[in-house]
Amino acid sequence: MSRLIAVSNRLPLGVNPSGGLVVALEDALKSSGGVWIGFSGEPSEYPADHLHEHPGAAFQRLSFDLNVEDYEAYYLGYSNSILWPLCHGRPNLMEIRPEYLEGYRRVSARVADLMLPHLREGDRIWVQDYQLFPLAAELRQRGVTVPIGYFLHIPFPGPADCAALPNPGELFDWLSHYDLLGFQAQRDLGNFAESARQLADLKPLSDSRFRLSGREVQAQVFPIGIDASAFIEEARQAPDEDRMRSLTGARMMIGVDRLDYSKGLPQRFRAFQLLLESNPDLIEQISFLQIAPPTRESVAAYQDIREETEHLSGRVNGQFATLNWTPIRFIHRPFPRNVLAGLYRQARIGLVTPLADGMNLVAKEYVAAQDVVDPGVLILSRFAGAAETMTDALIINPHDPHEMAEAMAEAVHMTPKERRRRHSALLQGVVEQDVGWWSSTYLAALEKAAQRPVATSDG
Ligand code: GDG
Repeated sequence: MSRLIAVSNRLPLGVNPSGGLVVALEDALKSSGGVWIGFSGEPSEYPADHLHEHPGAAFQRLSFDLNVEDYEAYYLGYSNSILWPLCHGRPNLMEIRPEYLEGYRRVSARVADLMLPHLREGDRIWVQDYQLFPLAAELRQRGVTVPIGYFLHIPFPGPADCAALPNPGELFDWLSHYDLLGFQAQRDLGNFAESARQLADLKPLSDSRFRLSGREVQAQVFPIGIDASAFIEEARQAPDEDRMRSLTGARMMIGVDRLDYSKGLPQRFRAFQLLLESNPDLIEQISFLQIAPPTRESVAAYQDIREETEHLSGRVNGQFATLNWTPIRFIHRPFPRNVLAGLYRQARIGLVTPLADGMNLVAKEYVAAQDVVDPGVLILSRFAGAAETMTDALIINPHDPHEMAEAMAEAVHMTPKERRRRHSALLQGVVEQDVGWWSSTYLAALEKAAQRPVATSDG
């Protein structure tokens, strides 16, 4: 088996493989003597000019350092103040600065330099996510010819949004150097093809094969999953249910999201407010637990979403709370996975209502955590990649608080039979297309894509 080299912004440095991506890649990394390369996590004053080895995992882990200037330009700047808002349909939140783009290019070039001595014939490289778009181009420029694949975890923007980038042509040139582009949803593959057709020179050769910037590239959809069997077990063994119930009340709705403007939290709070206004019988009968650990706190848009959501939840609580009931519990602290699993299982309704989302793994975790005899109901935004496959959820438009409030009321009153029917269909998909299925399907497709003859530039 050829050696797998995974590259991502962050190197997974925890002792336990807690993240789904680590679980997904661990087998392939272990069995092929593979390597995971990523950023060490903290900018440093004197970055080393070599990769650091981190022992203690079943595969080799190598990290690179970044200085403060590169970290700010590449990570906080181009990645999270330009690409993230753009890919989530919020070009108005972009902060375009030439030094961000320069820093972004510089980091991929640096990572390519640092990787080079570690690469050998027969390797395959799998680059993860929007922080490292230029990496294949940089590696190819240094003479690397092994298969290089790419997976985008977030949505791909359509032509109108792509045109708002400072460098749309360059984006498509970066992408053209990969053998296989993986997307979360058909929506993203469609946006990629249409944006590259309008803003670059893309020509479709088939549904999944394209000519772009003089090269041939394969592009396909691989919806990411979770480690379903582990999560089902985690939820079954979750802390004592009676204790959870006394903590959470009889009927609970749950939301679990990084505190991010793409996750639609203000809209969710407004819908809950409408639910209580139009269904006074639910007062003291239902509560809403929102867990939202903050991220990227030094980016201004994240400070704004924190203020907005704190203000809104405070307002709803002020309007409806009684002496022995608080409608919304809004918690900014992260919880251990097994506690989350238990809370999902306890919640009658799972709220996954992003305005834009690559996939959304919380939707899958919520389904996996349910008791199959008495399962809860998933309310899912049509703008999550998950909505393409999880069609038995209550699918809603998160911009419409009335529709969302009606779905909440429908979920509260849904019969056990209907809940079981929907849940068993959803669970089947979550189990069949789990994270192991995702990585093995992707890697098989990469092998195939890379076997094709390389096109010449005049073809
Ligand atoms: C990106 C894309 C795509 C959250 N709070 C806690 C906690 N979490 C865990 C959840 C879930 C993960 O974090 C979040 O994953 P999502 O998929 O919901 O969203 P993003 O972080 O935005 O991820 C997304 C994903 O990549 C994978 O491709 O699905 O669309 O945006 O697993 O459970 N985990 C713990 N405590 C918390 O408080 N332990």
